[in-house]
Amino acid sequence: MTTRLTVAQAVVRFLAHQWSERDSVQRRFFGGCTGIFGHGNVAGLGQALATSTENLPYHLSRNEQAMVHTAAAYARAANRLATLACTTSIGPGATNMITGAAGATINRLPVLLLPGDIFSTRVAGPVLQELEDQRSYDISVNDCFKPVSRYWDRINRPEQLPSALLAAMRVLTDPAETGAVTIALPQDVQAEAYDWPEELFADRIWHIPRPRPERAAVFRAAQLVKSAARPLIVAGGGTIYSDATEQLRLFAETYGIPVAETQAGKGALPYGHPLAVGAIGATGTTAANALAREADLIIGVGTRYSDFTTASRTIFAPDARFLNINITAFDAAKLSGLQLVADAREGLAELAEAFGGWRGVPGDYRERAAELTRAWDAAVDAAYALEGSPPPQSAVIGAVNTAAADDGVVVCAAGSMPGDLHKLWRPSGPGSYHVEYGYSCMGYEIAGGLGVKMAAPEREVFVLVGDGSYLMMAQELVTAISEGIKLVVVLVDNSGFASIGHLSESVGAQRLGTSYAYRDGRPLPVDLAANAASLGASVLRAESVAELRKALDTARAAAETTVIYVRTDRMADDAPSSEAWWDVPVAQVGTPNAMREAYEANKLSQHPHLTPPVTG
Ligand SMILES: Cc1ncc(C[n+]2csc(CCOP(=O)(O)OP(=O)(O)O)c2C)c(N)n1
Ligand SMILES: [Mg+2]
Repeated sequence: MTTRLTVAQAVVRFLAHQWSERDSVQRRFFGGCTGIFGHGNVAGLGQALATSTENLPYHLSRNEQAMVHTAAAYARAANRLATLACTTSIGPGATNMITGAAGATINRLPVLLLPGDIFSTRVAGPVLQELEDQRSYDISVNDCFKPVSRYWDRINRPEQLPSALLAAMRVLTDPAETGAVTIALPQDVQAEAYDWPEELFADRIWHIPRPRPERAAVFRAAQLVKSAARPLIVAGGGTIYSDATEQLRLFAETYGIPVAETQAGKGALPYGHPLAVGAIGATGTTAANALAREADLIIGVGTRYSDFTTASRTIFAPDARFLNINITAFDAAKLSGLQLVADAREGLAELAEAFGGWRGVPGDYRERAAELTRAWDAAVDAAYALEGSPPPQSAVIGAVNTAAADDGVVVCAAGSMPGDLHKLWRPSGPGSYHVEYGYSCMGYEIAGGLGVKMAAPEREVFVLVGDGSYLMMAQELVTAISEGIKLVVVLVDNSGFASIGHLSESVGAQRLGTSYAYRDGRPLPVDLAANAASLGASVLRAESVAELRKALDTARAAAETTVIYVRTDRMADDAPSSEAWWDVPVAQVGTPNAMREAYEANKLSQHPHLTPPVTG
């Protein structure tokens, strides 16, 4: 039996029949398709989506980069068990997705990208928006997706489609492989009909594996942990994606091991858990960072050890050992760690089993962690209680934290807020904290918030966005409004870049290009609140912390997307210090000597971490 459909119609039908399954729970893998049409996809995927009776809702986005962020955020909020497909025209519509693709791949999140491509037949070429590579007619701008995709293909003939679709699904649903998947679809091929075998469209259930660790590795890992005096767990995003947080809590409690969290892992343990020591690294808590310095064993769970996590490799003792539980061997091998290549939940469970009757770390270590956390907690209390006009940023975060309560989720990505959020935010549990800090892409915020709300409509979504990020990509507010997807957007306007401003000053770059002003320094007549209102959002202006609290209550109770506009001081930096470093080079000549010398002194505390995890 065959069915005659165009390539694009076949793609739509196929996508609507893909399911994921983990722990016996089955769900649709594609929650929908976002897109923007042009001549490269309108007659293909456009026509196919318009006439389809399949369950694949279409969402019109306003920018192709944004729609990839939306898809990645959706995937993250769904713990990688579902995502969105993204269709674009050719040329600029396609390449607009490259930044989003890189973000998804870096954050290990599945997104399916379907850029249109130039005519496969080439008869009419060069077509509008064609690159015309003089070395080869086989190259198009879509080749730029190759380094940022975990699977890449171009469908020049209908016969190529079935194997490409299966390969795409394999990569999207493999937690060790996943990231952006690109299938470039030439505009003529999309509209071409073919007799497809019926089985192509059968419901397909992709089992999301929970690989168990190798037994010998578990045995070695158990010995290593039992011999440690001061172990510290570093929980990364993999802990949350694997739904290992309950197992992590049990493990930590049973053996008295404190848990520090990366940006992607934040919320693995809820705030207030006696072993939760909060954020680690360059934007960490003083509690987690003190324990990191003292630890003789780091147990990394689902972390890729970014420079922020390791404070550019200065936060751990030079001779610390590492045990890395990771589904990806690439990450498990980092920092010369003992590799436990496994699903986070399975890895922790098997490790605990291998401990036998081990009673865990002596109680005074647990007490030390609690004491350090109490001190940090008091610092956060003080930062949250700051008042002033304009409101201090930490008080803004505190007010949003209160408003988010137990069902809220905070979304952020770039600027000075991700660091402050990592330090200060008190998460209610996994899924309540969504800061994209793998790519830290300005413009992710509103687009990402949309994806979170689409994947988790029961949650109240609070997007924190700086004026810089807002100016890069505010357009998805229109999508939120037209689609009736409710967001609470807190727009923090400090007339420029607080983050890069501070950084610039610290490296002798004199804050060049970090303030939004006329060339002579006068303030600009820009009104971002009016801008948000003009895009159709309800807008509330808050000039004090008290007004902000009130506005947050109003926005929470509202049915529609609300933007709360708050001005802050770009020069202020009121969050308590992490007492940790981040490696950004200082010019070797042309800056004050003391600045470069201080930099070089810090470089001396960087460790290569080459200690073998086990000897003999
Ligand atoms: C797309 C992109 N371009 C540049 C950067 C580098 N960068 C990081 S933060 C930042 C400024 C962000 O400004 P704003 O959103 O106003 O936040 P603030 O620093 O003022 O809190 C820049 C330019 C980035 N992260 N992403
Ligand atoms: Mg700013």
